[in-house]
This record gives sequence, C-alpha cells and structure tokens, in this order.
Amino acid sequence: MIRTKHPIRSVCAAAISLLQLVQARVPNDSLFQYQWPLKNTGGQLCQGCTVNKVGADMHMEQAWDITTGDSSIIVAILDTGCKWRLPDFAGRIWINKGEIAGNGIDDDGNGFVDDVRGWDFHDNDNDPDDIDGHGTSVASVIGSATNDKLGFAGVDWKCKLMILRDGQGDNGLLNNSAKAIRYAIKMKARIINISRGDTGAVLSTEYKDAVAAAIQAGIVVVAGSANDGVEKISVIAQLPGVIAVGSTGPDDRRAKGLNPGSVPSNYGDRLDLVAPGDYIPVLDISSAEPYNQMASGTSMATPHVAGVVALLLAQDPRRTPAQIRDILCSSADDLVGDPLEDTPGRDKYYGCGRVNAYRALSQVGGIRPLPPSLRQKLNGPIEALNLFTVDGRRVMKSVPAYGIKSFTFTEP
Ligand SMILES: [Ca+2]
Ligand SMILES: [Ca+2]
Ligand SMILES: [Ca+2]
Ligand SMILES: [Ca+2]
Repeated sequence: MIRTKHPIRSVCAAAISLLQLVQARVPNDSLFQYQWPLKNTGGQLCQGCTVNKVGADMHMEQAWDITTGDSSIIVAILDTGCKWRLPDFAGRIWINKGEIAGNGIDDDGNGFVDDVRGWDFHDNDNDPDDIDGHGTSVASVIGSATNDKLGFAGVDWKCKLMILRDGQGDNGLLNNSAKAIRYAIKMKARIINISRGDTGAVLSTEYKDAVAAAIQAGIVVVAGSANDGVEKISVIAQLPGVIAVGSTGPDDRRAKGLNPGSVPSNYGDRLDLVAPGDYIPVLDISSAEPYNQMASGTSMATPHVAGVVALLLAQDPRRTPAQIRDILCSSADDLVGDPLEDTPGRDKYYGCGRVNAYRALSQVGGIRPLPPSLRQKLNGPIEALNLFTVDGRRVMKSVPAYGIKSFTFTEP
C-alpha cells in the first residue's frame, strides 16, 4: 500500500514540472508592468486612453518561454537614428567587428570609414545619434536592454540593433534610405524596420530596387501602413514582399484617433496584420527623464512585429521572408477587434489579425499561402509620430496636448 504512493508522487511531480516548463517568463525590468503590448493586465493606462483589455497583447511572456532571441540576429532600423548611449540600450547596439574605431581607415572595406555602430546616411558620418526621438522610440520597442532591472523590456531580448539614420523627422530623403538598405544587405542584417508611412510619395527605382534586393537576400522588411485612418497603404508597405503593419490600441481595436493621443491607422486589402501602436511606453529623448512618455502610430506597431520576427529567426534562421509573413499571418489572432471591421478571416482593417508572438513561435510548419495583394491608389502625407508626456505636455506633432493623470512610472 505504501509503495503505491511513490508512483503517484512521481506523477504529480512530473505534472508540476511540466506546468513549470510552460509557465510564463517574466522579465525584471522596472517598467514592464506598463508595457501593455507585451502583457496587457487591463489596468488603466492613462486618462483619455482607450480602455485596456486583459489579454489584448502579443502574449510575450509565453513566447519568451520558447525563445528570448539570439544575438546573431541583426535588426536594421532605418529611422532618425538612436540615442544609443542610453543605459537601456546597453549591449543591444550592433557593433561592426570588422572596423577599427577612429583610425580614419575603412578597415573592413565596405565603403564606410570607421562605421563601428552603423551609419548616419543623413549627415554622412559614423554616429547615427538621434536628435528627433522617433528612431530612439522605435529601437526601444524592439530591443531595450531586457531583464536588466531597468526601464523597459524589448520584444526581443538579444538581437542586435543596427542603427541606420536615413532621415530627420519628416524630412528624410528616400535616396538616403536606399543607401541604408544596401548597407543593411552588405552587413548581413536579417530584418529591416521601416517605421515610415508615406502614401503620397513616388518611390525611386533606386529605392524599390534596394527593397527588392533586401528581400531577395533573405531580409524580412517590415513597414507601417501610415497614419491617416483611411483606406490607403503606405507606398513602402505595399512593395512586393514587405510586411505591412497597421496599429491597434490597448482594447485590441484598430487605432482610429478617436481618443486623445490615439493616431488613426491606415488600412486596405494589402495590409498583412496589425500590432499594438497606440499609447506605447517608449524611450524618449526630449528631456532628461527618458521614461515618462508614450507614443502612438503605425511607427510603433511596426517594431513590435519586427521584434517578433527577430524571435522567429532566432528560432529558425533558415526561414525566408515569405515564410515569416505566412507564419505571422496564420498565427495572428482573428476576431479580437471591432466586430464590424474584424470579420472572420482576413479583412482589410486588421489584415490577418493582431500579431501573437506565442502562437507564431508555437507554429512550426503548417504554413499556408496568402492571397495575392491588390494594388492601391495612393495619395497622402508622410506619417508623423505622436509622442506625448504623461503630464500632458506635448512634445511632437499630430494631436493637441491633454492631461494624463494616472500613468506614472515609479522606480521600485
Ligand atoms: Ca568600414
Ligand atoms: Ca576604421
Ligand atoms: Ca530594460
Ligand atoms: Ca478578421
């Protein structure tokens, strides 16, 4: 009789250890609790925000139990640069190991002198620092130093951020971007993040060729759908093979700009999927305190997807851009948004649905092809990031100031 207890105990112990195997991995970053895109606990985010919905998130805690990333995966960020000296980027910035700093020599022969940490294609120098703030915010979503007890967690904990400054605010020239894409190809990036939504621009052959070459080289290119709230997808996001990303809020619905601080998300048949983009806690450079602001727009949705792509490539670096897009699409959460827009299956407002990192990483095989994309007629302004403070001080662009009283970051 007594002996039979041992097997039962063993079974119980095995069941407990199995439960422990699938439990969530929670980073110790001090402000993780505010990062609703990673885990949405439903708490109030800010005054005037859309209501937070429990589970309206990318399911990162479960995803990180599968992988937290790989330091060999390089994510190129084409943006306004990055305030890479911030402590919450420690260890995350890509370093060109073939280049010796400060000797005035192009040691690795890639055509750029002393390009130790990316390149500034706007000023044509080797310091892709950020004086705008947009690129820093984007970079913080993908790859804030994670599990370092400080500030934010990134979607990916280990990938390296290749900082390629190709513009300054809205004045970036796309011919700088084409050069930056060529650099990313040459220096073996696996992902290119383009948080830029231009529905009116005529893209140069140089630019289109560079994007096509990147995808041909196996680079996953992710771009935002643009921020006008209309049925027009950015000319960049609709290039063949590019993953087109729209924006949702903490209620899992498409961002419509109806509440203060919300920035409306463009939609259309070419949209691939949506990701959290409204009210995103981000690193900010407008004051000495980098942790008191949120940002909204498809600019913020795009790096959430880029971060998940980095995890998918960490899981299997052989995956092609088309396979990555199919995995993201077939694993996205359908029917979580506004029922009038998020109809069963793919729709023009949510694409395949809201990105779900855990389901994406759980889905080994089972890839299904996507329907061919439709061409869209294009017109409209270049997108802007709406960055605002918790106390209502307007920092940049787009919407009027408003007061947020309940959103306060506190260091433990
Ligand atoms: Ca060089
Ligand atoms: Ca050098
Ligand atoms: Ca951190
Ligand atoms: Ca749907």
